Amino acid sequence: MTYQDILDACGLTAAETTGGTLSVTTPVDGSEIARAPMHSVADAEAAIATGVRAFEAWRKVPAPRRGELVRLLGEELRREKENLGRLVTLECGKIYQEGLGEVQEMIDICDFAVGLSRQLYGLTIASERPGHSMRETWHPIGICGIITAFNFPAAPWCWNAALALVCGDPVIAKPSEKTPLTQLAIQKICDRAVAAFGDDAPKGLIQTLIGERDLGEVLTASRDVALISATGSVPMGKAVAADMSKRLGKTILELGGNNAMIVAPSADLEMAVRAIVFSAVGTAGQRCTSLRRLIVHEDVYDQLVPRLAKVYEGLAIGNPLEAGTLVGPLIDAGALSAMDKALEQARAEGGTVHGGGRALTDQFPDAAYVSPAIVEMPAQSDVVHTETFAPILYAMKYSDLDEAIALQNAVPQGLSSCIFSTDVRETEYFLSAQGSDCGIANVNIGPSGAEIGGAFGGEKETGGGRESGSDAWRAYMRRQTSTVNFSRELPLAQGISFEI
Ligand code: UN1
Repeated sequence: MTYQDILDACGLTAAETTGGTLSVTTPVDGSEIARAPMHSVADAEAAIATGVRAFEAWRKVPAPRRGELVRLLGEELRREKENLGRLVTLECGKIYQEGLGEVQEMIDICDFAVGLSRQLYGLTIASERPGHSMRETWHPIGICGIITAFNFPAAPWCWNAALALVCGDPVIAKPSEKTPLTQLAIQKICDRAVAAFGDDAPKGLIQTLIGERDLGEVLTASRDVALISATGSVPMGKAVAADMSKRLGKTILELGGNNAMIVAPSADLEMAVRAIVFSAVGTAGQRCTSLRRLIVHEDVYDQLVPRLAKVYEGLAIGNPLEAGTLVGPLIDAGALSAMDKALEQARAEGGTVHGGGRALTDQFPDAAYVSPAIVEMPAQSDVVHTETFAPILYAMKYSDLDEAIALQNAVPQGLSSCIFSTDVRETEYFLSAQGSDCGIANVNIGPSGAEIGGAFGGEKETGGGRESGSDAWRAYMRRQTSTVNFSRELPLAQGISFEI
């Protein structure tokens, strides 16, 4: 299949791929695959105005009926899984299996949201006053702006959009300018689902804005955008949070991770090796959940780390569209130099680097392929506290579990974490209040590859937001508390006497 075939299979038109000024390159070989038209600030303002009208109509549609739209979206996605998965691979460079996985996450969250559309439960609450009842109801909140990152150009949009849509909210997407085509293809899939749904889906219910940061700033500035859900870097999240706080708007922030695995003496090392390699080199180390720190008990360190270094030497680095490849390219030259700089700093801080460096330069001179690196560190120094979006795994030794947990928690980020141990005392301690401080804490599983059923997100500089499963839907709605007096008296709360 040529690159053009991949774009065509997703229904992208010549106007969308040749008519604009945004140069889109594929990390597969660094070549330009499209020139996408960019939206202007005026377009973004118009999208918000259309979204406001869409909200007025959509909030009146019963939630289970809104779920039907998301069911249709899930059906379209099932049909388009291979096409969209391939486009994800072409545009962001993750291997095709992971491109497919991303579309599967979209399908899974659609299924979840369909069920949820009949379960947006509120509460009834006992009133302290006779002849009174209290209840809590969840109502749609308004337009939800969804800002997403290059490394996951598909799934995070859908975690947000599927929930927002059943909750009664229109959505406006602002994908990374590095990966606009996937979002354009998703928009087409949505348009088909909306057409199949019928007239009660208002115009502008699902919209996409292609462009740079200024478009995101239109969304964060507008009081008509009730919620911004943003996935990306910590600086991006801080900028969004600062803008939103000016108008006290709501945010869901899913930012950086610096995820660790503790490998205890009782660990099943066979399992640990597979988990480590997938989570450290999957998506070429460019997941927010990628494994970046390995904290290994001194008794098993010499069995594990040399073995990993050997596995790393044999990893199939190559074209992510080809079957058998396990490690695709980094997104661009900027990512490459960030990796080089981090390895240089690690060496200066006493690290011993295995692997690293550019790969496949003859075959792909304009792309950013690298050999994944394992870096043995004498201590958790500055570089280890930093998230570098590349396949660098820092390995460190520990001797007691409290020390390992302290190391794991000592970084500014708090997304994902895990322990490999077959000792239930250790694993439960790791999951306890004294254990991992992250939003995700796993046992005998790597830190990446979360299922959609759980709430996804993390603490500290990760931003505190939760998306996807569990009760994350509540962030897309407003809570209304109602007290109803069905008596013929007017008793005041707290027993206050007030006679007029
Ligand atoms: C991200 O990298 O922004 O848990 C999201 C995972 C995926 C999502 C990653 N389900 O690795």
